[in-house]
Amino acid sequence: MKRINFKNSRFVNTFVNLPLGGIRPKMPKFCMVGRSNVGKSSLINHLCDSPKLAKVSSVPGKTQAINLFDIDGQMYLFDLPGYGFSETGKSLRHTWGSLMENFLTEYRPHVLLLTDSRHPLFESDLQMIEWMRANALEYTLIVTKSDKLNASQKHKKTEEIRAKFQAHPLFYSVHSVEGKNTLLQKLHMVAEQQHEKEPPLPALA
Ligand SMILES: Nc1nc2c(ncn2[C@@H]2O[C@H](COP(=O)(O)OP(=O)(O)OP(=O)(O)O)[C@@H](O)[C@H]2O)c(=O)[nH]1
Ligand SMILES: [Mg+2]
Repeated sequence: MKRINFKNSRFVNTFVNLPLGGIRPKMPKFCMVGRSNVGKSSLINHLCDSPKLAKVSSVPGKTQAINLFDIDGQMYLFDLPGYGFSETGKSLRHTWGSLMENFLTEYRPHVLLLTDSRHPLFESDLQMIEWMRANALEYTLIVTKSDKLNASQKHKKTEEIRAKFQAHPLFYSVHSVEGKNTLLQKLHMVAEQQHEKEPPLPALA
């Protein structure tokens, strides 16, 4: 697999139902998941050095369907609508939609689960993590808007995540380089693993 440099990204299509027509099944797949307004679309733009690639808004609910981006012809990145408008303990299906649930279980992308550094993890984030575990989906937990935290708040956040998930959070800010290189390396590593998992093409008769 060639090195992915994230400099040649393009919007491919918006989907409102499955199956996702016209996509290459063997491409490594990633998707952005998290509450509305957490910074999913902004992170895509920052990773790709392309400020207008995905639509960003200060009003929650900007991304409304599954948006697909092709990164260097080497991987797919899916931007999903945010979940968690309501925290009333309804099932994922109610609060977020069966389209997302079916998309995740059928296409099995590596999930980038974003949580806003200024808030504790919400019930909807915890439900999402439980649901991904139950469905054996791989994920990376990213703490966004890390420019809003000072050193001691970051320490506290790290402890919260360690205690709840035995995981080390990846802090990310679109206003600095914090997290970008670590995330790029991680994406590359996972893409290579997904690539190797694919069975080789059958030999031509
Ligand atoms: N300070 C700061 N603001 C950020 C950062 N990332 C995103 N934002 C702001 O957060 C707001 C929401 O960003 P989006 O990228 O649209 O969030 P989203 O998760 O895609 O939202 P939905 O599409 O509504 O689910 C915008 O006003 C962004 O400018 C960050 O790293 N730091
Ligand atoms: Mg969005």
